[in-house]
Amino acid sequence: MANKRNELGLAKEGLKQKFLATAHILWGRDFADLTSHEVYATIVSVVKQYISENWVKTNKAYMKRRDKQIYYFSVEFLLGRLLRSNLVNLGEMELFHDALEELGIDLNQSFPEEPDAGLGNGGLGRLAACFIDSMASLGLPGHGCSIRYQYGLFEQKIIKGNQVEIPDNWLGNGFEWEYRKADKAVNVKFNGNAYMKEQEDGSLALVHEDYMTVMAVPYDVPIVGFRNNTVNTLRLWNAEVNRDFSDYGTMTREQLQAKKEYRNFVESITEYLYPDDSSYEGRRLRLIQEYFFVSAGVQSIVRHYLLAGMDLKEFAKKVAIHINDTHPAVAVAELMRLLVDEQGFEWDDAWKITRETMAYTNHTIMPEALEKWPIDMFRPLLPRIYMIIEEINRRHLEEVRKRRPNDEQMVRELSIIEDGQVHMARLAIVGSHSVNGVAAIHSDILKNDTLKFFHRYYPGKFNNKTNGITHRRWLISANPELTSLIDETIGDGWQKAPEQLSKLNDHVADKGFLQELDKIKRLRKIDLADYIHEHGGVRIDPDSIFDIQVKRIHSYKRQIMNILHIMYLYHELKTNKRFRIPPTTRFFGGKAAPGYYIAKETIRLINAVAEKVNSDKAVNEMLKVVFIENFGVSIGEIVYPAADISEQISTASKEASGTGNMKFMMNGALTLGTLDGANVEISQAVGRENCEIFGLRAEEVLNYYATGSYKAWDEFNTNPAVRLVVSQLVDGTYGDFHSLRDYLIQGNDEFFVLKDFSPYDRAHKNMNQKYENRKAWLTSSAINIANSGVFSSDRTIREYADDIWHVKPVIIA
Ligand code: T68
Repeated sequence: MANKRNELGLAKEGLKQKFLATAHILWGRDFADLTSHEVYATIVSVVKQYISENWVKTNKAYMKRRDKQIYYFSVEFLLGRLLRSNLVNLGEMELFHDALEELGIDLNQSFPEEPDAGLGNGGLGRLAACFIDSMASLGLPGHGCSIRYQYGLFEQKIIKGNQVEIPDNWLGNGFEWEYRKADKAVNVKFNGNAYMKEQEDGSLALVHEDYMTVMAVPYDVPIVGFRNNTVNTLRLWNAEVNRDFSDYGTMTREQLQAKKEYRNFVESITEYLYPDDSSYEGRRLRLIQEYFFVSAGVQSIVRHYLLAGMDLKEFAKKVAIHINDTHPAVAVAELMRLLVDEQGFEWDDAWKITRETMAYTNHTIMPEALEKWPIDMFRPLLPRIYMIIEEINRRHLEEVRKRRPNDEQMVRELSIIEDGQVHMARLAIVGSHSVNGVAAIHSDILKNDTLKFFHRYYPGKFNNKTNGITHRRWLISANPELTSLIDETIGDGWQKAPEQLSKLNDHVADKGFLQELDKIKRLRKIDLADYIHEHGGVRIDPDSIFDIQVKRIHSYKRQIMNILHIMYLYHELKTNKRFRIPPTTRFFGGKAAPGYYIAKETIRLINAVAEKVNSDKAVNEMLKVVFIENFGVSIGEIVYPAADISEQISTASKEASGTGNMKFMMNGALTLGTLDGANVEISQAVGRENCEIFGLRAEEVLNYYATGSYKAWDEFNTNPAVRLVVSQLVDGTYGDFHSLRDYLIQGNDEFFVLKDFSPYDRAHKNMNQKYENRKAWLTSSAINIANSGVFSSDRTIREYADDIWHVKPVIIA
């Protein structure tokens, strides 16, 4: 013990010296004289000194051992901040904290200096970030590949109740974790003409001429594994003007103009992240972004592979490429191009390699999210890639006709090119050996409904991989007191093996444990209440029920149902003397896509209701409504641990999985939700007594869609509570919300808000009753934590590694 203390003391002294020296090197000033941002940057620089050695070691080991590598291609990685999570993973939090304290710096004050890397919209991008954390933490050779957007997802401001979008210039003060690798740049080609030309000997050769070249420069971010020496890489590609294009002197005016246009084009490629979740924007620039990072990524993989001296025939045994949703699906054609055009492979051999290399995850059944590019746009931009897709499709349909003679419906449904459009999901399915959904119910709907023709044709390709979240960020880092309590109760083995959280099941009736759990929840609620107040919000009672819905604002997620229910409660509190609820705070948070009118109106309604309810002294003790501005990863780290109730109320069948539901559960909130996405598995894991399930089932919803028998108007006429709140949208109680009333009534309530309204109200009543019994509530809360281990992304990634990628961990000594 004394020895260990000694060692720690030495380490601390050494670290302090590092801070002082690094301040001199970076800023030419004393550590004590730095601004708070400079202090932050200095800390990162020192952390990087801890990481870099293992980064080099990891890469060398992979190269030498020629282990199979995973490349996770995703147009989004919603990383959030990295300093705290890297310190947690390095296991050096305490050391850094203590050393800095002796230098007069509070480490916790430095965390917020880091900009959130908001390179994603929501669940899909955050999932990718959890996955690379898990791959590194499991010691798997897995890397991310994406775009270095200059502007991340917009910052949301609420001004007079409305969402206003501010550009997120997250790179403004530099991004301390990235390493520019100019020597690893590759060229990506757009436009021009591609065709086959007959050679003198009669053979055909490809010509691609008059194209435009964009230089892709990688910026690498180290991804630190949890206390295991593994450091993997997230490679973000930046578009830059090609170096060959620099001869100003001899240019004519036209050439200068062309050069200016070229520069503008190049600079626009990696400028913005598309701020839309779960829908498809058929804009040309998006396709350019997709091909840009995919081509750069696949080229650099092949180049690295050849550098390691490996045989391309073995490629699929050594490389797994994962296509996260359809956005990188063009990787199928790009790998074919590299193998056939540049490496001289025969088509059939290249095709076999490509299919064995690629795997695809689907994240939605919403038809409006499925990418389809008009040929008129696709072909001129990517002429050679289009040729390759045509050839893939020709051969594919030939096989379909052979295996399913006289089944033209099958041919139509399976064709990659249909009605003048390239269907990216179909390209991804045909070009992959595995297709998975992200929760059991979602994978079933894909098989039996959305992709049923493909499932019939390739039954063996389809599988499920229920999503997960990294318990390191969402529990260990976000909730240190809960982490300590769990450590004291069951030991700390769960940190490396989160399934061991189930050992807590033996303690869910311990009075002492539950009391501590209660205290910690209260601490987290105070943190959130303070955060809200410090950011200009109302004062909140930490002893009220914290009922929280945070996620992107979308009709299918039904924030409208939630706010209509609050309007109903408010009305009852005002008009019915005997009506009582336990003191409750209802929180909302989330961004609306800038062009999504109904989503923005929903935000406006939430804020209008909040203003009225919060300023009404008569109900204030019982009900408050809070809209949390600019919800994202870092604010989420304060929000999830503070919740009592997790609102997961999407229309059954619509939410592919959800991952917020898992973050809440892991921090002891009870789910109030529909049987949708991963809620189904959460409710099975905790038991129906420990959550509150309500509303239409997926089969019922799908049946209503099939028969067209749902009539919103009937709900309005027959349900007085529904009539009341829908009428209040237009009677001036909260302002003019004809928009939402028309959406619900004239639009026939596509997502069954009115149908599920009363079941939702009953679910709340049941929750409230349960909350009154402290012991029962805390036990349920503990049971939620105890059964959250399977929702760690470590479990998910292990399944991907075993079933899809066939990759084993590599120990970095
Ligand atoms: C989400 N999808 C699912 N999409 O909605 C959610 N889409 O149920 C699931 O848990 C999560 O993926 C992870 O699997 C998205 O978040 C997008 O953000 C998106 C972005 C651009 C284009 C389309």
